[in-house]
Amino acid sequence: MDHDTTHRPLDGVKRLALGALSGLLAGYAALTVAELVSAAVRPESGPIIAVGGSAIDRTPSGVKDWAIRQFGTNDKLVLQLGILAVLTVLALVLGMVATRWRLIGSLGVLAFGVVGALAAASRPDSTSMKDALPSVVGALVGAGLLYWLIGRLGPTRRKVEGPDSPDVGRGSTTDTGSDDAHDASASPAPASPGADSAGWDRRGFVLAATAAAAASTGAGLVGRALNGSQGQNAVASRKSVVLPAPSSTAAPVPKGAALRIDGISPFMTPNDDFYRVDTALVVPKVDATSWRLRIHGKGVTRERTISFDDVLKMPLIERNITLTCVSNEVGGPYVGNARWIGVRLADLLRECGVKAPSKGGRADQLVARSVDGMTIGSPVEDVMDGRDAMLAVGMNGRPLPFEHGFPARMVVPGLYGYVSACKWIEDIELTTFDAYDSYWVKRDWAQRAPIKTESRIDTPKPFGRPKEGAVMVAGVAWAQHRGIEKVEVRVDDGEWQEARLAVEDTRDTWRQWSYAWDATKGNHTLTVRATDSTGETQTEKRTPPIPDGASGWHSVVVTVEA
Ligand SMILES: Nc1nc2c(c(=O)[nH]1)N[C@H]1C(S)=C(S)[C@@H](COP(=O)(O)O)O[C@H]1N2
Ligand SMILES: [Mo]
Repeated sequence: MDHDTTHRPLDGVKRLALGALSGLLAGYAALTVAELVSAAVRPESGPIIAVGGSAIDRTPSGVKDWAIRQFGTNDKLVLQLGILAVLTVLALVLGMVATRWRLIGSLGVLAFGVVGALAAASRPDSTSMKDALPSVVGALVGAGLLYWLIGRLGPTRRKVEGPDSPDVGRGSTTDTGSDDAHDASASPAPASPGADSAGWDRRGFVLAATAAAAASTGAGLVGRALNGSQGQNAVASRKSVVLPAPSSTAAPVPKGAALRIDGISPFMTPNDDFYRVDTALVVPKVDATSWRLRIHGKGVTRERTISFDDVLKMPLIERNITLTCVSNEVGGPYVGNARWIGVRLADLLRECGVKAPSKGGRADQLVARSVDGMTIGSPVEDVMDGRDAMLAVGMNGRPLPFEHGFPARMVVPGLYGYVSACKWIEDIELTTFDAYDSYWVKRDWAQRAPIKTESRIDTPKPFGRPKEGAVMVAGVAWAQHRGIEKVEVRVDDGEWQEARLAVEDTRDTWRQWSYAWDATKGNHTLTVRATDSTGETQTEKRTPPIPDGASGWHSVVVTVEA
């Protein structure tokens, strides 16, 4: 007999394999349908993003820190791939389970929909139950598809069992009767044990599986395209931004502020090389034409909501400011220097009637909220004490890149990013530190976090093999808003030697330094430390980034060759 039309029951292994395939197809359908629904309900709220996002929210700070260190800016890609891998395994397993307990397999798929829905609804930016819809609809489709596909496989082969076996109907190799009862199209179970007449619907299965795969791919592609087109408006709005000339320009970077040394961090960090740290699995694409920023809260006598055009019409300042992440390890890469253009925050706040606490203001905390639900709390006193705290719209002469907060973000000299640098900002609320803990503070980071004085050796690289003789040791040092006064270098356990400092740009920017080392053959440890303009020397004491920034001296081990 032609095997294509044979209706013999499937053997166990083949059945399991087809079950696993069905599980995979069901999972694929669930995800692609969810993507399509998310495009309709709200872009970028698909289940992987939701689960990934809430995983990020729930990850202990130590682990998050480790992930940032381990994978750098790829940390989120790694997380998404991890979620996908877990989902794949679960889909395969549920598919196999369904070959025995058809309903349980489908209920399992639904359960993952519930997890996705809960994750979506619990995200900080979740505004309504609508966010749960993609997961719910996706899971329903996936569960239904799995149920249907498994139905094509026909009943399991029954063992010949004694007439008085108590397990008939529920035995270890029999299908559950209730499942078949609901499936009119399934071949009825043979009445007599051992009968071969009921088999699997091979053609039906192949057709159903192919149709499901095609439909899922279609749904996914349409969802992708729809999600993408929402982003296109944002891209277009960014392209059409023309940054006005600032009314207060930054002085040109002084001659001698940027040293010409191989391997040193450039004084100005290009946008493409600027470090990026945030919790956003998908970079928010905000359309500047519909963007609004609301300023409200305690002590605000004139509440305001401003548009992007409003911002561009205000007097703009241009300043070089070095940003640093609190997660940066000693010697780490999460520090960068850029030329920012924006509105002076203190001006904006004063127009709204806000006073600094030292001037009788009632709010001591400014909570910035982003379109993705991030909350970042800064001391109102610092923002209004005369430093160049700004609502920035430009970075190195360009509108902010999407990764760095387009259309607007905060920049406050002297404070770590997590307490000052809110990207994709849409709301500023004046409140108190007593009344509100922001996102990171809820996760055990310090409420207030001025940047610690730090220095880094950029060259030679760790485990480098420079040639004997003149070796240029060089790097950067920062103590934003205090300024760097001195950098010293030590070779092994020798005396501290003063390094040559590049000319200071401003006290809000980092400072390059260099030290001409007469290197002798063998292994050496180079160590650097900086002293800020208050006269305080960077502490040797090593502390981890949490809760308020790493401290300690950076050192590099090299092998000098003949
Ligand atoms: N919306 C939002 N803004 C954010 C963050 C975030 O996770 N979400 N991270 C903050 C942190 S911890 C830092 S160090 C800076 C980094 O800014 P950058 O990515 O432009 O370098 O952004 C801050 N602003
Ligand atoms: Mo940060």
